[in-house]
Amino acid sequence: MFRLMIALAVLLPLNPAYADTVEVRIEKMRFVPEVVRIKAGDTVVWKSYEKRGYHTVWFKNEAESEPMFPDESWQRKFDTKGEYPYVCGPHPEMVGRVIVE
Ligand SMILES: [Cu+2]
Repeated sequence: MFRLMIALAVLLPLNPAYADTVEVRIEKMRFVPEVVRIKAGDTVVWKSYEKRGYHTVWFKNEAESEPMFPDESWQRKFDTKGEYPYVCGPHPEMVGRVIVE
């Protein structure tokens, strides 16, 4: 029993501000899901599930990711509440939004 308690203590996150990581899939020329809601401190990872070509994640007037070829990914941590719309640099019709609450 004592051993079990130690195991649980190790497994449970001690920090209440435990941060999450959320994935946005890039597939068939779309960001899926197009809108993600996260908490301040969380990270979003974009990953390309395409078979060819590349995409970027471009927050206008801010950062643009490196080109993501098939199976590549890029991530950004969001520390400040707000709405962060973005597009794909080479395909402006590909749009998405991160809402940080
Ligand atoms: Cu694209």
